Amino acid sequence: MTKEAAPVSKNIVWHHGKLTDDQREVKLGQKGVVIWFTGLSGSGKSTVAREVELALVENGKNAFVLDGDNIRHGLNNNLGFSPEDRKENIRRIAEVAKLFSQSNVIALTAFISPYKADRDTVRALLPAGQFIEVFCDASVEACEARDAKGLYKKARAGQIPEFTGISAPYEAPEKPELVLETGGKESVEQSTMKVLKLLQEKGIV
Ligand code: ADX
Repeated sequence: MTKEAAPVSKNIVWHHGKLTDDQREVKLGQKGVVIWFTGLSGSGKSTVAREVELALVENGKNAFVLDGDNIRHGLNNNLGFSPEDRKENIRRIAEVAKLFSQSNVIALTAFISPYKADRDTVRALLPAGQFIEVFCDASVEACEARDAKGLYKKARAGQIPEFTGISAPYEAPEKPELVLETGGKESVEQSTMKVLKLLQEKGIV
């Protein structure tokens, strides 16, 4: 973690549990991991994450989606879309996803997470191999043509400031673990299968 994240509280002591990570994994029969979907609004992050979640849970695995729009209704309801607020949004989600992963849940996160530095901070927060970056590669044009939430229309009309892809940047990952062609080249089913295949290859399921 970065220095600025050092706790402001003094006199706090880390407390260890009675189980090792290995014991927990054997008893629960699954490994925890964070599958970090990133991409523009409307690029299919939540859609694919929900399909993967369904497939995993139907297969007896504990998987759970953390979704940007949803989390902004609760835990992060005091954050907007300035670069600072997006950074804090991702920092909190990273900590939550880490807790999920430590409890051996397969955490699927669906946040635009537009800044490379913020995503790299999440990667560094997690043990090696437990951060799987999945880039939902759909262009602004493709997302705008879909415009499922009608937000691109509003953003073009100047009604949404700092809208990613229109008036705020999106920095595509350089070396994601997986790229999904969610702009139209592949179907939701194909994207879902690619994620599940990767999880199998990595011995997670
Ligand atoms: S992030 O950039 O901080 O990672 P997050 O994933 O939590 O964003 O939230 C993005 C969602 O908020 C979008 O899918 C969209 O529904 C909504 N939204 C509202 N305003 C904006 C905006 N200015 N830029 C991007 N998304 C926005």
